[in-house]
Amino acid sequence: MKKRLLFIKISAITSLLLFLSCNFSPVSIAAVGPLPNTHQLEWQKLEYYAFIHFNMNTFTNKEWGYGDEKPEQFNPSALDTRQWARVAKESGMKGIIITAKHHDGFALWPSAYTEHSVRNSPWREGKGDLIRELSEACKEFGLKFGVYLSPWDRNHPDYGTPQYITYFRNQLTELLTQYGEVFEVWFDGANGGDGYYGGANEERRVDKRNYYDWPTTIKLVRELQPQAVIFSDAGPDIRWVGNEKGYANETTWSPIYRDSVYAGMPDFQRFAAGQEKGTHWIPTETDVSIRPGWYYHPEQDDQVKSLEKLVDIYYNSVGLNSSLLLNLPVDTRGLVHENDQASLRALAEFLDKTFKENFFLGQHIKASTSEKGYSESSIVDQDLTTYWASQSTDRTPTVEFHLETAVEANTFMIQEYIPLGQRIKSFAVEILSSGKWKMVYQGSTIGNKRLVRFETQTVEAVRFKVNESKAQVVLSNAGLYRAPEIND
Ligand code: FUL
Repeated sequence: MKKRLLFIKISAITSLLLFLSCNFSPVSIAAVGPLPNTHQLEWQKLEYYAFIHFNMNTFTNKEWGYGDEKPEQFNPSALDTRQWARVAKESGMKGIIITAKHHDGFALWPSAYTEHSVRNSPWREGKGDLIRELSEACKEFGLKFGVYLSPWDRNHPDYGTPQYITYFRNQLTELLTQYGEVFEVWFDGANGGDGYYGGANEERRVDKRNYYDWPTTIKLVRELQPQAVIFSDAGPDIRWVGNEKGYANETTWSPIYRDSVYAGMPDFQRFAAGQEKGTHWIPTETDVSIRPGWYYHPEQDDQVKSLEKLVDIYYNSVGLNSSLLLNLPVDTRGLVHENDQASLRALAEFLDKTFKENFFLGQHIKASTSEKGYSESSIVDQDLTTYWASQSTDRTPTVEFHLETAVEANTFMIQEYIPLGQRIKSFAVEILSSGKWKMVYQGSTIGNKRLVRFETQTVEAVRFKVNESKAQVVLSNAGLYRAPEIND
């Protein structure tokens, strides 16, 4: 009798388990292409990193050197790349991209292919290698390291001929083989024009599309640093946001349609917003300087961007499906200036205070529909690898976040699960405050991340409504925060 009972119990448990597994095993969600590759996904997680413009122009007080400068002019008095890395790290940045060679052609490393480098400068008695020092400092501080190598070279006598392309690739090879892992390679679109060119002092225009034979150079980067993402106007991996002001488009699709890729494409504006039906996944990067100039100019010491401006830039880049590449013009000492440090610190404190507490954690969340096996709780587990999906037929779901105790808040964050593609075309955010729902924001695309600011108010619940989507909606994360007031 006992045996029989045990058998009944076991078979009941087995059928229950079978029932549960049949009902809750997640169905797989169909991807909506184009999709990011693993290197783009890794890059997308960085969100905020530094550009450093430091080179010959720092000492000639220029933005674009003509190419006739003398290596002796490069002479920082107290250069300390560890200070750069420490400042970047303490500012919450995840990496540094350095202008290894700008348009004037001066190389910050002792390149074997030119005399126009730090080797012939008084700095460290010609024995210095700034790229080595910086790459080591980045390693020490746990930062990614990236290089900017200007395709245009106003110093080189061969610029405009096929020989220069060999020189350019030789230099690129040095940078990509001698300094460890590189996370991003940055190719500037400005190229061709007048210059010194070994004493020719003339104008040299190039056919930007064909002269550089970009496919071969891209292949070289892939061979030497397969994990590195390559930036230029339309990619191949990361695209330009289309301005140098720090503002991404309100509508930003990571997919774009493109039929060619080269630095200096004349029609880059068509890439700014991306295209809903784009064929290639090429997310934007927002590059902007913390001062008016990319390079250091003492007369701009009091024009460092304020906290308010930097916060605005952050919300309009990281918060608009882009990344923020914030430039620090290192000064003639070879240090990040005190004023720049102060603004960076203020931004870091602001971001820490804002995002330290997500009011959604542990709260009740309810979606209008859920695909079988996908729980709303994945939206607030702070884990980018888990996600929730609406039912396959539901392209306009709503998700409500109810707070047990009302809070004062002013910032909403939402992320799509981009490994399955970018889907949302338009959305609205509503707030329940004093028992009344009101709409606080209407927007278009989301992608990797959307940050929405609204007036500080008591929030009892938030309703996130998708008004239009390319397919069922897949969300990875959401947050509700209280940003501090800005008093500067
Ligand atoms: C531009 C360059 O011409 C500027 O000097 C700067 O390097 C900026 C990031 O890109 O195209």
